[in-house]
Amino acid sequence: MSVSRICSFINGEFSQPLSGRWLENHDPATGQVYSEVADSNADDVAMAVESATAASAKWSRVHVDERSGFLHRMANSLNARLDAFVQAESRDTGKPVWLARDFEIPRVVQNFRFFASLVAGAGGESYDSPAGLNVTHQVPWGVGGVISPWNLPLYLFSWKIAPALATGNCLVAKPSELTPMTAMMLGEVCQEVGLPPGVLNILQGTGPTTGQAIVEHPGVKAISFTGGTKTGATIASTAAPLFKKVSLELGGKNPNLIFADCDFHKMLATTIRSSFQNSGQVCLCGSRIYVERSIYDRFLEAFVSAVQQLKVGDPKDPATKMGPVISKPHQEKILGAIHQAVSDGGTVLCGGMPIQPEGRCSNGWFVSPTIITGMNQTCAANQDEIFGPVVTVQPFSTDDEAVSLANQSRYGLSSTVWTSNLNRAMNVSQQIESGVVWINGWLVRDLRTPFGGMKQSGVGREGGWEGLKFWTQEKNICFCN
Ligand code: TXE
Repeated sequence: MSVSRICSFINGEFSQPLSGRWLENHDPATGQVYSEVADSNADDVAMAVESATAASAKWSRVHVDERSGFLHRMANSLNARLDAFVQAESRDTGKPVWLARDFEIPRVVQNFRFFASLVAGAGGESYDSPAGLNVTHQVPWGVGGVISPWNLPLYLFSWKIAPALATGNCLVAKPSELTPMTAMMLGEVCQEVGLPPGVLNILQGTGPTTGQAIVEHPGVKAISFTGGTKTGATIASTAAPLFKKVSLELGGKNPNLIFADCDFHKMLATTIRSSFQNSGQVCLCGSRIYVERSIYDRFLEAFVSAVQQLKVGDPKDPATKMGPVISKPHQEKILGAIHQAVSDGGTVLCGGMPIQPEGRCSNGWFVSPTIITGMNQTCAANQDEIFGPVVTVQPFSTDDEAVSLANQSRYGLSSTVWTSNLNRAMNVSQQIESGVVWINGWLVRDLRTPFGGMKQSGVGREGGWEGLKFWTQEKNICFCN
């Protein structure tokens, strides 16, 4: 069977890897190879950086309205091909079609529109005094690097690309080698809207080879990364001695604090989503659930019963709530974490095993949604990011205990607090060590807000003005009197 080949997009053209090497690309729902992806190397990266450097001389001087216009046209082109992007993203990741259609691909369109509008209205600072007039000039870096993960492929890829292009930078951008398809299709969008060659270069390939080459290249001045904390540390250690600006959106082990006075039905419906959406492969999932003792048994009974009803299966089936996980090694990592939790004294109330759905997905990489109780705070299941459909649940008695449990983590990305008590919501959310706190909700996103983590969940913020500011450096110009 000849499979389609997913090429890199360099200097406005699709190109094969100089090494001639290709990687297999799988459909996680079937476990089958369905395409090949270019295995780019440092020479491909050098070609892309050369193209981006040549393009940036002009692109950085194009009026902001013209750059904004290109981003709006990219959004229109994506929107016109929404279903093609939805089907491609679902096939590459295994996520249910409805999740890509109703949430993720529309957010890609929104990412481009949001930054197209924001940058058009961006101003600068100026300070007047008897000594003179000071004007702050936001200077684009020139050529930036983007490296993104496999869990929300085009959603996160575009979240980085849009502000970079909006501020006059050119990019060498690499998607995960596990989910290359929609990134390649974004290259087609660039061609359709006539984005000048070299403004956006999309490099397919592995992290240690292609990704590392992007981070190392002296022509790349700023790096925006989303992925695992371990990889983030590798990137930071490479970039530091090269004095490159780095934005790191990393892993999380997010607490979900449920107080007895919450709106129980809203909390339960949302907690099912915050635990298992995208098979738990969202850095913002609430994988540590802490419940006030007086409703602990009621919660467990309702939560287990609801989770056991979740349909796990074919991403194409509209009734499917949860598809497979991204890869065989990741499935094995998740199952290993569950076995470790049981060895550490945990009790699996539901799930805990691989699933083989009937039909075309019988060889897919599925893990049943899993709820584990009886774990102490220091065990791996409560400390390490499993990044799959696995949550731990334990009780607490007081507000102080809830905050203490929430903060006993090396991560600090997001947290959720369920309570109808305003004072408690304010006190608890101010004490929790996380970059994002949702009160009585989850994954409610306003793109104007700063987004990012504390501790080992990352460095820097994306979104809103922070998203633009990362991609420029300030120059102060003083007109002396
Ligand atoms: O991500 P990696 P992986 C977490 C999650 C997951 C773990 C590892 O716990 O199990 O990270 O997942 C590129 N230089 N998250 O291995 O390795 C790589 O090619 C430059 C949370 O899939 O971080 C890919 O494009 N680049 C996260 C990107 O980094 C390198 C979402 C992410 O891959 C590189 C995904 C290197 N040395 C995983 N090594 C979130 N916060 O949402 C790899 N890459």
